[in-house]
Amino acid sequence: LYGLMDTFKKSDVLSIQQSIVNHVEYTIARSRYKFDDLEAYQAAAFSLRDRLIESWNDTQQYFKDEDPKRVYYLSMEFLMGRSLTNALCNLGMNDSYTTALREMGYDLETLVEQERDAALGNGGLGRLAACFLDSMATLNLPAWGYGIRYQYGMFRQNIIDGFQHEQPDYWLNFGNPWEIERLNVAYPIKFYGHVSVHEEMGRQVFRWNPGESVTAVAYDNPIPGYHTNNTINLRLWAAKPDREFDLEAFNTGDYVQAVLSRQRAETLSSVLYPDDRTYEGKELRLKQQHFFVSATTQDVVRRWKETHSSFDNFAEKVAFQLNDTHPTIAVPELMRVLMDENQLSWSQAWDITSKVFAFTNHTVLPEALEKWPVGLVEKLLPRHMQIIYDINWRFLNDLRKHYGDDWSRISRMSVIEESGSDKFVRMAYLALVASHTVNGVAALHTSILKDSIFRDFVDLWPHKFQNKTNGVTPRRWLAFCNPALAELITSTLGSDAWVNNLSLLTGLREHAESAEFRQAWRDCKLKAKTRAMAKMEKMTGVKLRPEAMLDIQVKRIHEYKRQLLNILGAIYRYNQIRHMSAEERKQVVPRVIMIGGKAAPGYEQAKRIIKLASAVAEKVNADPDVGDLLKVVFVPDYNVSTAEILIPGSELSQHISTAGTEASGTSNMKFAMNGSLIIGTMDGANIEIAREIGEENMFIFGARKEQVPKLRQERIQLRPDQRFLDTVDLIRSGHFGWEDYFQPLVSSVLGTDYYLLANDFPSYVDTQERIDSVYKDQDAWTKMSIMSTAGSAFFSADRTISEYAKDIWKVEPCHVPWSE
Ligand code: DL6
Repeated sequence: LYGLMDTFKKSDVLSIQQSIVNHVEYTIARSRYKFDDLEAYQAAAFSLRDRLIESWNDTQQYFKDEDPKRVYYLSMEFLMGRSLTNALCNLGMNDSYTTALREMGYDLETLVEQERDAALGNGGLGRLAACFLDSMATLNLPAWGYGIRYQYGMFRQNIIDGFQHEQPDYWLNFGNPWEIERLNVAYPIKFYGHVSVHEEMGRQVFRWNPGESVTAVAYDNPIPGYHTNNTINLRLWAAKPDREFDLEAFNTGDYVQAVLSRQRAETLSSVLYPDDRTYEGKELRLKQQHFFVSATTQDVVRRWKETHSSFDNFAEKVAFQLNDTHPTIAVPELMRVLMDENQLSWSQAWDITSKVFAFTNHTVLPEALEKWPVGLVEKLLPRHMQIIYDINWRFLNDLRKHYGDDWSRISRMSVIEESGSDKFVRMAYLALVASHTVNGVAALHTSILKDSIFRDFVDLWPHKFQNKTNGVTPRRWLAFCNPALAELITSTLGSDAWVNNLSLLTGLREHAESAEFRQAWRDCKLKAKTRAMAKMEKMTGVKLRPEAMLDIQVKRIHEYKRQLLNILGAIYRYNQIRHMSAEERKQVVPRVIMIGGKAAPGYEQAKRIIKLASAVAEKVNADPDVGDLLKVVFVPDYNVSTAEILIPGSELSQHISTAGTEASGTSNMKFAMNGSLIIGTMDGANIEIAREIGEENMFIFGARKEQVPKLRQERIQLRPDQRFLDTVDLIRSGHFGWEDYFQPLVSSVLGTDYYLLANDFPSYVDTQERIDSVYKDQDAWTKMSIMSTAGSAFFSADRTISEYAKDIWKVEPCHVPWSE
């Protein structure tokens, strides 16, 4: 048998080489005798894509034949990162490709670096969507993702003199071998214009005469599951000029102007909005939302009609998940398509619509909640505005039946907000009214939603609300990014079955007492740390030593995430070291504090935080008195690929948002999975992480959510801890330079201090001290690290997606048989 396996492997290697060489010659049109790393990467990617297309075709055909209930995951963002390693490992072809390429003179690890990240997302929300796709494919669910094929993804962050500069991310420069352009899958998307009404056989018929139209063209991205033949689809839409719409312009006007205005259509899908903090009422953003949900709705309905003669059981066969409110225009769009294009009555269309949608909320921060001005919606999508008014009118009538003349409640709950002469569409309420289920993304977050922003709706429809704690894919975030640790886990547990059954990780607990196992664990962690530090050195030029504890905080820069608390902690530590005697210094645990993340381009306070981190780094790293006892680094351009190197190497990671502000967090799960200990507040999913891995294996500090409102009230009368005042004073006095520029940061924490840094600082630095003393006991530390990984099973996106499938979508797996 082994001989036979070897023969298979050899033939596999040969056929891979043949396919790569063919792609070099015929797809990229280079000489088969001479191609560089980029070309080798492209050819390898194309050869792998061929295999993905085979399983993609098998999957789609099988779904068509079996006709199971389908899920469509609608998201403005998919933060995919790189595809090569992920596809190779999911298909179980990493070894064959490594050998095939090595024999041809190429190193797979080097080629992997040629791939640009597909950064079609801002942060947590987009990366969650990407993890969910991996789990949906792995669990054999008949699911598709739908989104936008931005030409410019998340901006690239350059740090110049400590300041963030944004550079466009034209990630498609050298093409994208992973996508399949479907010029034949295209739909007209309408905007502006007016709606006319007429009677047809006793029925009111609405006709939308658009003022502008573009074409949405599909780009398919195959998403392979892990060790399954199922390959699902991520369909991304790109805007192209409408083929017929503006022919008239050519006949009547200036030919060159007409060509230029056609070209403008493409700008619709060209750029990802880089702000996940505030809702911005930009017309282009609403256009993007309508563009992708209209294309998606038309696509789903067209495919439905290919195999069904009526809409009778559409609602039993289709589930749409709205990833936050961004795709909520899909609600009036589906109503419009069903009523105006397929002649269903209002009640038939509403019956379907209200059964197919479910909605996930990802934030309670009021400034992030979408509210579109009625005037804008009316102008851009006149038919949709009519439908929204109708939905609201019926909803308000129902409320009157329930609540009589309780006008204040009725106006609080209305989909249309009226403040003075301004009117807005509250997108979350529209999503709530139309959805059969609404979920938060961690237990605390869901309970906050229910008690605060959605409280009235919970009174009315308690059955609609669920919690679905987020998860991350253990393939990308442990098995593939941390090969040494993954191998140790596999050999310890006796198989790699844990990769798609993460609950098996609990089996590691019993090994935590073995000194030999702990040593092996430490060896793996050291290997990953050395790699992470090498990467950091390369990116920043700061020399780092692996004896130091690697402490990482990576996420978008936001005041509520409190990178500033981390920096204040670093300053406090630095100041302590400066005043220590030689004897005391010997007791110090050397530390590398690494911060990384992007600030929204218009978010000045976040940009100041980046500059402060850089200024502190510059001062501390150059201080000979401090030496290797403390290094501070700000790693530029944090993205998915960098995360895959940093997270495995981290020993401590910081998740320190003010309690009640972080909906869930997902990097906390990735760090815990990789055996990094967490210093964190009782916020978001940290609470459930503490439940799963044990509070004793984490470092919890700070105010609890229940205390926050009172603390905020009292804050202004209380004098902060002296250590806090001294630390802030170092910034204010210009110790790090730029004191005028940093003044708004100083005022924010000495003034109202909305995020309670002054309050949490003492317990934060005390906890940091405790961390140092535990680190000195490497056995104790390693046990905690093992317990973190062993307890992280609950945070597999496979668990999350199984819950969505069972409790929300009611879909079953549809396992595609292996082809002969
Ligand atoms: O649910 C994914 C992710 C959470 O883990 C983060 O806690 C949360 O901040 C993030 N939310 C957003 C906000 N976007 N909107 N709207 O990205 O979602």
